[in-house]
Formats: sequence, C-alpha cells, structure tokens
Amino acid sequence: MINRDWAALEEEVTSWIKEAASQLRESLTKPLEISEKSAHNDLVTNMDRSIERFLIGKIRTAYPDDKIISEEGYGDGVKNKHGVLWLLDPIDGTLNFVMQKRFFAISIGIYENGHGRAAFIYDVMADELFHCISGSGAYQNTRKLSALTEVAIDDALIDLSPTWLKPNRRIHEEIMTDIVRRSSGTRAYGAASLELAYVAAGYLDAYFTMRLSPWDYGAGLILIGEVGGHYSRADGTPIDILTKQSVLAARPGLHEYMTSHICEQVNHGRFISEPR
Ligand code: 2AM
Ligand code: CA
Ligand code: CA
Ligand code: CA
Repeated sequence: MINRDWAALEEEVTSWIKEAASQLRESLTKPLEISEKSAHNDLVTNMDRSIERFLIGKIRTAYPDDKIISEEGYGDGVKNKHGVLWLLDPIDGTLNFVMQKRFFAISIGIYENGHGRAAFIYDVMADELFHCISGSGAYQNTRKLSALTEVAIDDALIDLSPTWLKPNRRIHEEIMTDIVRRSSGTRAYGAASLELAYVAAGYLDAYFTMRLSPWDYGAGLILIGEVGGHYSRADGTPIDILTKQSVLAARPGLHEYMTSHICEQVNHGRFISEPR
C-alpha cells in the first residue's frame, strides 16, 4: 500500500474543488464557448477544458507520480491500474450546465492498485459535497450517510438514463419497460456522478445506464461501496475501472434482483450490448 495521508488529501482536494466551483459559478455570468463532440447533444465548453486543466495542474504538482484519466484529454494514457489513479470529470452534466445552469458536478474518484480510496462529487450550484475516504464513512457535506438497507422493487425509485429510448440503444426496450412497470417510480437527472451519489445517500434506490466512462462512475462507485451498496455491469459481471461499460448500482438485494432479472430476459432472447 502507498503511504499517504488521506485525511490531508481530502482537505486539499476539497479546497481545489471549491476553487474550481467558484470559477464555474463565475463563468455562468458570461457567454460560454460551446462546441459539439460526437452529436448535437454531446457538448463541451471552454469551462470543461479549463476546469480539467486547473484540477490536473493541482494533482500533478501535489502528486507527480499519480496517473489521471479524465474526459477532455489532458490526462495520461493509462493502460493499467498500478499505483494511484485519479478518475476526473471536470463537469459532469455538461448539458445541464449549458441548458439549466444547475445540476452539474465536479467528480473525482481516487483508486490505489484498482481499489477505491477516496471520492468527491460536488454539486456546484447546490453547494453539496458527497465525499468519502474508504473505511471512514461517506458524507453529504458534514452529514454522515447511513448504511443502505434492502428495498423491494415495487417500493423502489429507480434512475434510468433515457438512452434506452434512443435509436442506438444497447438494451432491448422490453427489459427497461419491465423495470419501469415494476418500480415505484423512475427518474433521470442527467449527471451520472450525482445520480450515483443519490443512490449512496438513499435518495434513489438504483441507478442504471448502458454506457458510462471511468470519469463518470469512478467516484460514485466508491461512495456506494462505502455505504454497502452493490454495483456491477448490467449482467452482474464486475466493472473494470479502465473502460466504458454499463453500470447498475443499487441497494443490496435490489441490485441482485435487477441483474438476475436482466440475465433471465437475455436468456429468453432479449439483447444487451456493452460499449466497445
Ligand atoms: P457528461 O455531462 O460529463 O458528458 C448524461 O446522461 C450523463 O451521461 C452525464 O453524466 C454525461 O456526462 C454522461 N455521458 C456519458 N457519455 C455521454 C455521451 N456520449 N454524451 C452525453 N453524455 C454522456
Ligand atoms: Ca461530456
Ligand atoms: Ca460525465
Ligand atoms: Ca464531463
């Protein structure tokens, strides 16, 4: 194990995030430079890039041996999980940032040899930081989050990314409509890191999406693990933190119910497909 003062790191990273957040709030008073990436609703702004550069500068100065995977391309070409790896999303929920000017987050997950060590998800406009150092409990600002208990699907509030309705969906729509019908209700907030933090906080009982990148789920999965939640890919197989994949995270019991239900439907000929 690497010898590191995780409590000092938590304080330091929190101060970087708060500084980045004030730059983000300030930017909302001025015109944004917006460009399209893969599609008209896949956006990047000058602020995604500038916050990523700002945070990476801080990380590289303080922890020069660590490696970084980040969305906008200023990180490292990381091929393995050795050492300390930061999974960084400077703005998670860019479409919300642009269109709603709220409900977006800075997300940072830190792994050591593939094991989650620290997580930070900061809802910039709500001033709400979900954070943990593994083994020391998870917090929403200063409030300690409770361990997650079980819930039956008919009482569950489930967050489903609506990409399953899009033409290039990765899952047979009957698998999803079945979940919608069985659950107590569904939600979709458009910022994966916050949606995962809400599962950790017990505001949502499950979150399921067919395609997320390491910087989207890196911090959220550490938080969920810290409060006893379960997570995997759609078919129940483990998540590999270096790749894009489906993510199903939920309260214990509900997670197993949903993955086995999905596998059962796949066995009956309905498809799911992992991103490549
Ligand atoms: P982003 O805002 O950082 O791009 C929106 O449904 C959620 O999914 C957001 O957390 C968004 O992160 C993430 N996401 C992952 N891949 C995406 C893509 N190709 N286009 C838009 N959002 C994506
Ligand atoms: Ca993006
Ligand atoms: Ca993201
Ligand atoms: Ca992003």
